[in-house]
Amino acid sequence: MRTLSFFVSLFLMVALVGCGGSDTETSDTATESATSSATEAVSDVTIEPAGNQMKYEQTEFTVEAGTEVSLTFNNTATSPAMKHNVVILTGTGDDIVQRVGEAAMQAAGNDYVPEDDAVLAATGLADPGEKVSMTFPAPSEPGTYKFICTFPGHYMMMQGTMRVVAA
Ligand SMILES: [Cu+2]
Repeated sequence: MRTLSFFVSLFLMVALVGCGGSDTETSDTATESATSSATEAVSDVTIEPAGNQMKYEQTEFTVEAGTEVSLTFNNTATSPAMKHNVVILTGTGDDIVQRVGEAAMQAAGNDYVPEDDAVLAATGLADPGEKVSMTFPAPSEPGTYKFICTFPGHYMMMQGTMRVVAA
């Protein structure tokens, strides 16, 4: 009787472990396929706005440390007020986001890109219907870096994340 219950509980344990294992696997696969475009390292990046909203459609991309990155911002907006750019910062801190975003308002003469050490790379300003591109070396330090639109009033809403992974 004792032996039987041992085997029964052993069987139950195996069944439970097997079940749990396949559950985990299924959810991992689902997560991977949902985010594969953002987590796979690329050297060509295209970003668009989310229609006429003050938002990027693509809020995440991944590059390899130290590689040359080509980034195109395709301003598909149609509203004349929706001028945008992509300014990559040297980190993710709210302090630098705010400092660069605020300083940008005084930098009309430089397409609203302020002179600031926290600016890693910046595209020109794209009018609605316009496409702007830049190339820049990805940071050698793996980590996360924020990108923002510095057109006045946009930076608080219009943000995304560049992930840098080891080459
Ligand atoms: Cu913008």
